Amino acid sequence: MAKKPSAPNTAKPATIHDQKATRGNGGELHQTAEGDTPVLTTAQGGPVADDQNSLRAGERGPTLIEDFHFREKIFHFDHERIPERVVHARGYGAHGFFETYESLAAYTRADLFQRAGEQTPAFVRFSTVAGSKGSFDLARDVRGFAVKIYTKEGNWDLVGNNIPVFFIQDAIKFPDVIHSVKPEPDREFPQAQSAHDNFWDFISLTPESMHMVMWVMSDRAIPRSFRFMEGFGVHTFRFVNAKDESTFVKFHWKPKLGLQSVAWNEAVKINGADPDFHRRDLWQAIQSGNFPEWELHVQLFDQDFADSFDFDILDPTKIIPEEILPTKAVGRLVLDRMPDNFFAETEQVAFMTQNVPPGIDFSDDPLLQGRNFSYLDTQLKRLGSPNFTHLPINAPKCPFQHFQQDGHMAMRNPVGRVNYQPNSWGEGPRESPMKGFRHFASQEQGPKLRIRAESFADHYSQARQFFISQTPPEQRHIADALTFELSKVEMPVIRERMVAHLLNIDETLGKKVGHALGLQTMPKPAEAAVATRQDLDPSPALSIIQRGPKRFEGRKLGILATDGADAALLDALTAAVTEQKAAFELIAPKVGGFTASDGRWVAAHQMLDGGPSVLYDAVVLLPSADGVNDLIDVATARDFVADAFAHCKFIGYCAAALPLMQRAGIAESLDEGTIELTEAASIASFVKELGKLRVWAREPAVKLK
Ligand code: HDD
Repeated sequence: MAKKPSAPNTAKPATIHDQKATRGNGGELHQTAEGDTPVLTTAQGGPVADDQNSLRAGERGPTLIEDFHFREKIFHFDHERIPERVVHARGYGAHGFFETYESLAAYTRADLFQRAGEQTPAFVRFSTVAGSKGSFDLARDVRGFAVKIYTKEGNWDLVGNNIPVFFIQDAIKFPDVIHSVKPEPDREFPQAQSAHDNFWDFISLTPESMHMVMWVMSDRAIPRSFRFMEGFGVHTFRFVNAKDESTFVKFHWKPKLGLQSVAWNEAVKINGADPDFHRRDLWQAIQSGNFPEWELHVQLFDQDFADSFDFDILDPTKIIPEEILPTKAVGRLVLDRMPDNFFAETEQVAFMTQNVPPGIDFSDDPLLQGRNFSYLDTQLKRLGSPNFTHLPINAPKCPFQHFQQDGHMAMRNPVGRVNYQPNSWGEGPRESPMKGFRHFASQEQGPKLRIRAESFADHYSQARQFFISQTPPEQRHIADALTFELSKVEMPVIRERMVAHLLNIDETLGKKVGHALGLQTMPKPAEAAVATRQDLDPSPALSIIQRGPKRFEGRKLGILATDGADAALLDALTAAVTEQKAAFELIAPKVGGFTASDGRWVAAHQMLDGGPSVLYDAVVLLPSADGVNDLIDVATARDFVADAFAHCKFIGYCAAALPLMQRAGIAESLDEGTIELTEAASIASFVKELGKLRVWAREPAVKLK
């Protein structure tokens, strides 16, 4: 006799707001519509009675093809993925606004720069370049800094990076540089890493990339947070005013909270402890109301300046040092809202360099010209329809009207009879020579040829300038990064070729890396275009350490506590950190929490294994005399302390922590950055000290890499 079919589970829905119910129903979370709960439907809107069991012939029989709900559900799931971006696949975005400081009408007729105080909605997507969508956040890599500003005259996309120069001078080389850095095609590794033969083979054969290589091997390529990095439009653009006069412009985003990076040894560990470190950081900052902010700066110059400058302003491997041409703040960008849905917004957002409003125009930079072709193609490939502008994240927020129609997924088609112009129905939009985009009428002439201008020939001077502008710790990091990367290169000839370039950039750097790699003999300096090399003055603006923050604001303190932790110190610490607009996390042996010295139960944010010190900008060790005994034999507790010290972090500690510090091997090396916390009254000055972020004086002793 056939058994009675089982009924769908009708247990009351368990929600996070109703934890007792969750525990009460034996872990089964089957949910049915009752009261105000909306009824689950198919994509066609049909109400669904049972979403737990497919339709079967008999209790243990095959699934029936007429189960249209099952078929639709699986069909849709099977098609959830779209191609990831060919570069910048891993990214994270947020909404916000751009606020104009003052009218720039003298330079540009772009509507967004006309009125002081005006706010224009914006969306920003940060990204790494080489890794796939699921790779880790702290790869050594360039970071994308793509900004879409929804102006009243259409979308302006400033699709920049956190590095102001690029690897190549001509867009025709883009597939090559990207192929070389991506996983090698026969083995599909390494993922999200430039430390392999193909990348360094290409780079060492491409002297124009030397300036960019210096940046990518510097701490700029391992930022502490998206919030603490600069952004650059890279190319020279044009502002064009109402009189059709052009001024060259370079765009810079400067973070209000200052620049900050992690050390390579931290990056490696963070990638294991929290591969989403940068995402989580942005999410937490915005969700807690600490909205990240950048100022938009511009460098404005005319043709005379361009002609007098040592390098070609069309060459994207060159900067104009701020000491030669100071930047001017013209507005601010504030990110204050996370997307409602990652896919709908961050994944589907389509940035395109060719999206410029009237008043902003291109220069003849051959990299920019090539990009203007590329971005439209890639959106069609990724998003699957020429109607990707119909997606809310890509649609302009100003009125728009045109006669483009049909195509896959057309959601807005022209209404009525007219879908062309001119027409005699007296309907529909017409072009406007006055209001519309007018390309700057630059004079262009010359024979058609494939050639690299002589003015693009010097590849070493600015690479050297970048290197000599760094502080000693930053210079050491560059040498260490080059040594590490080249140590992963299997072919000695590639290592040698790279060292030959480095000798041209800075002899000490080249020799240091050559020796660290164990080269038997030092190669001769590379010959490529050395004749043009100049000795440029250092540009202090290029150093992160010299431009660091003065306060702990926006940073995070990790407090390692146990049962019996000093309640007065704890309260003073958390109050002082909050006062500085910084965050803290409590790390304890158990995530549930600990009992402080006053008997209070304090919930922890992390258990010790989940909260290594690499996740924090500074740490405090606050165990009790009893509690410390449970830590000294625990490897993660010793690593917590030893890593914080090795990473040159400030360490606050109470006397009870000394046995742990002893076991971690730092008790004999206490310095200005290891500060004993004795009384609550001293805490505010301790937290102020944290604004220095790192104890650089410790660096030679710990050899931070
Ligand atoms: Fe690019 C994406 C930045 C050169 C072709 N690029 C992309 C993104 C950023 C940049 C931030 C991610 C946008 C997003 O978040 O969706 N790219 C740059 C910078 C460059 C540069 C600063 C040099 C100054 N790019 C460049 C060249 C080409 C491309 C020379 C091709 C000729 N870039 C693309 C692309 C991507 C892209 C293939 C992949 C996904 C996308 O466009 O939307 O079209």
